[in-house]
Amino acid sequence: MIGGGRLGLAALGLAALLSCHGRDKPPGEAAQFSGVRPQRADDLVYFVFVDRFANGDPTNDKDADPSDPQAWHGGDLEGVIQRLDHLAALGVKTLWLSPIFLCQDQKFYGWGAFHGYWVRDLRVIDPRFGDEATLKRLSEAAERRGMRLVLDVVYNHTSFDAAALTEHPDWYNPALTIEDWNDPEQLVNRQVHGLPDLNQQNPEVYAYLRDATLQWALGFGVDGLRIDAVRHMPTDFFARLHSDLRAAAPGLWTLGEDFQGDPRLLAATFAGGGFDAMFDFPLRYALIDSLCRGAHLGRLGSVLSSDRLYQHPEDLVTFLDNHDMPRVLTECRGDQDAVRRAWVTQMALRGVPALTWGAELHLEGGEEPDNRRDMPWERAGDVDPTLKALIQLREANPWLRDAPSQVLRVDEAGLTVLRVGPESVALLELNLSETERPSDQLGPGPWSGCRLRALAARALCRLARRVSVSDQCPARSWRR
Ligand SMILES: [Ca+2]
Ligand SMILES: [Ca+2]
Repeated sequence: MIGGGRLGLAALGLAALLSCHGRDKPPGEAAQFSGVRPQRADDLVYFVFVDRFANGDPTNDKDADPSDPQAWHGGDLEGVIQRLDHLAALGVKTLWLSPIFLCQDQKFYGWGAFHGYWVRDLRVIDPRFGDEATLKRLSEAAERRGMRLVLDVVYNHTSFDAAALTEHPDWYNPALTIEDWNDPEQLVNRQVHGLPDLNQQNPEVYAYLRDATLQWALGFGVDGLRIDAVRHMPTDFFARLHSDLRAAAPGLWTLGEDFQGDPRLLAATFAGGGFDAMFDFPLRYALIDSLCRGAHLGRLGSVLSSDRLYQHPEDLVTFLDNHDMPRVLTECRGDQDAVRRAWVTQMALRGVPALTWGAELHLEGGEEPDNRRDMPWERAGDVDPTLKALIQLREANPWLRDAPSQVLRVDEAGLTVLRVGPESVALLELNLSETERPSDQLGPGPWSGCRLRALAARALCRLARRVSVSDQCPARSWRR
């Protein structure tokens, strides 16, 4: 698929990776930082949307109906266990599961709860997904493959049918809907889409959320949490929760979902809430705008310049889509090469790259629920070789996660970013124009006299439509 003769019409991307003296350090030793480091997840994070991933146990399907996009489709923990080898072969190091807890049983005004984010009880596994024994087997099976297991926890709200609504009505904020999305008080204390909003300042609510979390963290080998809807809860709550979790379960990694395009606000929540990692929504918006929608590449350069706002930009989890937005291939109007350029950019930048289920098979999907399609296992052999090569490139160069990004040049259709690691440098050159551009030449620096690392060069050259650093990136490696 790569390097076809007709590809070079509208855009080209080039990344050249250079290596200086010495060999790469093993993962985890790529960079030295002073002070206490937060827990770190490993490249690559992979998001499994459990109901749509793999049905390993038809006996728990209940009223599943795969022909109805708003119904449960039967996916479960057993199915994830059965497909772990696919994920291991892809290079997945951190496995993030959508919520597996007891959740809303019936549709609510036509909307199905198969996503798991309408939780009835955070202390119980939904029988459609499996049971505690299955979770333990999954945890052990993932560990044997060197994968960390991350559970998705929902602290902001409960389902519409939660027992707590009648048993503990005082656990909830008043039933008011958010009307002004720019009002921080409303964002935190009012209902999102009518979902019953928990009051995390209530001591009983706090204890419920904390203890349920520790139950999974301590008893099931869970390595981390993906925390839903962070922008709808007080930052103080997270500071307190992190303090308690770190005392009781040292090593537990937390990844916050702050659906937030403003890096200043994201950075404030990241630091103030004490999260180990946050999703990089600003970068996601910029990547899609620039690489799928033709926006000025300054969008991307601007986001990278905002890295100075974060204490640890390298801990941001980067992504191109998720279950709440159209899939990247759909955003790119079905252009797989545009998706590949987005992958190159994501993998060449700082942070921990995350993939959404089916990305490796170019799974499409528009607005909800179309973006929550079943994993297309019938095409399991069609994993995109470009993506595979990029993942291997990241594995071989763990410093790419940490190295600072220096934007050397940016204009409407071109972006050059320099990454300088302890022993290596990488240069990402994006050229989305129709004409060849002169390559940016690196001036004197610690990389002087570097030679091209052959493996990395091959992997990246295959991604290029045209090579502008000809002596470093042999043309035939991508033209064939
Ligand atoms: Ca099932
Ligand atoms: Ca709230």
